[in-house]
Amino acid sequence: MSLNENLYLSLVNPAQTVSSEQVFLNSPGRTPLLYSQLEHLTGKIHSRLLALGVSPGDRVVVQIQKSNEAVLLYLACLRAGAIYIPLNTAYTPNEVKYFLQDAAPKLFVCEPASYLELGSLATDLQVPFTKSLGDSGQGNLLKGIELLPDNPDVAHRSNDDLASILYTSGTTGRSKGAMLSHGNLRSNAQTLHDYWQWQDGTDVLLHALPIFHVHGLFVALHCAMFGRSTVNFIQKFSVDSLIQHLPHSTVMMGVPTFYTRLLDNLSFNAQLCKNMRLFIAGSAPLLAETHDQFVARTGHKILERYGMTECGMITSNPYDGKRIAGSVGFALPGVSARVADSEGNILADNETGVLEVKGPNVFSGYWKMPEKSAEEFTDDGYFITGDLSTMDSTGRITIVGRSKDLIISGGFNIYPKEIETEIDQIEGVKESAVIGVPHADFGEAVLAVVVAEANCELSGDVILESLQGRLAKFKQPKSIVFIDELPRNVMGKVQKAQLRANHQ
Ligand code: MLC
Ligand code: AMP
Repeated sequence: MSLNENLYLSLVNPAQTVSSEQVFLNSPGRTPLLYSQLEHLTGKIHSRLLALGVSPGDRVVVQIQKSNEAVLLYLACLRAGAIYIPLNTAYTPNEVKYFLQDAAPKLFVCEPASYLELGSLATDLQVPFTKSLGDSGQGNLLKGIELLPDNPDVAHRSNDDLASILYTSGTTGRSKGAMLSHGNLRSNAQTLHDYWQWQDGTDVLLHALPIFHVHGLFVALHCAMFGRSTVNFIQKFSVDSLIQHLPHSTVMMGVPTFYTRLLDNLSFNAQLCKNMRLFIAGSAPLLAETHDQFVARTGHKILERYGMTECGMITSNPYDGKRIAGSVGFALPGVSARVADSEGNILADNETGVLEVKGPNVFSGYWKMPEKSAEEFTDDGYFITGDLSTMDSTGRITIVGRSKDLIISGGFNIYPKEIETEIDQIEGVKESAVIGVPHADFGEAVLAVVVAEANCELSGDVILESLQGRLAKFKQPKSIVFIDELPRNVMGKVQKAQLRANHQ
């Protein structure tokens, strides 16, 4: 039989010698979870998954808070060969419904508090099993787990088999499930672990990101596990928790908002960072101003990298070489990147076009969307990222904008179309256009420009109220303006650039 390429074996690797005392997750208020416990604990959850009939290739959708148990469930799903699909915890039941319909999971796992509501939704959608994850409460997936045998097996998977599907919104307003394989995730983890010179067994990662996205789940946790690092595992980001844990950490990964909020706090200083080896930023552009202020305050140059759900990490500033503010560095080893115009012609150095990438990290396509997937790849197999960039003669890449209509707010992606569709359904709205405007805290914020029907009295409050329960809070407009008519070009297309210029 061919080699078992299940990512679980690279992450947990029972054959690797680890001190029985080496802590994996150090979650405030909890007994530390040790690396040596992972085989045993995931083995028990694996038994429970098998008892529920979860087989290799089955989808497991989860909408659960960040916890040690959530990580164990992720690892157990890999081990069982199931496809792990985490959802943003801010999604409303209305949004969750779409994902359950699309992914058709064998098992859905949610919070105890939403078990009744989401359980009945899932039952209506013919999801065979819904369980909750928590100490108590109905439908607890882990109830009586200690009595179950550890299942010693690790499902046989090849590099091309799917490990996870991460949903990313689309320009059409419909979310697309990016299919990520065991090979995609392993190659990216190995590359980052090496490129960022992970200090095996001694690095301590400060982890305050959510674990339903590439950044917190794959980049952060995989690097830590490849390096057998302890993870200071913060359930919910706050500046106070970072300040408390920084002196006991060596690496931190964060979205730019983490760094601007730290800098806004006057007690944040170089002394708190005395044990830190590396600060990494990504998921949204890091302003050069933030980079420079961080150097001035701490002496540390934040290392900016660039990636996306479909590819994991694509580029990084070098660990040893120059970390240049405003640039995302070089294509990672094994990743090929080029800049092309809208017709697909490869551009010369320093010209602006769309970044295209190819490599073992790049996903195979969108779940159940073969046509959409084909559109986003070139004939020679490069993925078209939709990010506008330049590349200089040394291969250094700078992201200068986006050709896709996307807002990135505090590291969360928001597609205007989805919000416009909801707003346009509100009584009294003739049409709307949603744009991103600069925001000191979130980088960009959602602004809705609305045209009301003639003789209709509409207010921003009415619109916001109508969106409650329909859209996750982070997608809802931070401000709403009313105008008489949307600016359009001769083809009738709404001129978003003009709206952005008018409403900065
Ligand atoms: C929270 N809120 C947001 C928001 N986060 N609004 C807009 N944008 C955001 N990002 C809103 C809430 O709905 C709420 O609204 C209010 O702000 C307070 O909520 P909170 O939960 O207390 O917010 P806070 O903890 O301060 O969260 C901010 C944050 C968080 C920056 C810590 O957004 C975050 O963790 N972002 C990281 C996202 C991430 O991991 N992205 C990686 C994607 S992977 P109200 O109205 O109720 O007050 C990717 C690839 C790559 O992009 O390259 O990495
Ligand atoms: P997501 O779809 O959530 O994975 O977000 C991916 C998008 O985030 C990319 O296509 C970029 O537009 C953006 N992004 C990620 N990292 C950076 C960065 N360092 N600088 C600028 N944009 C970034």
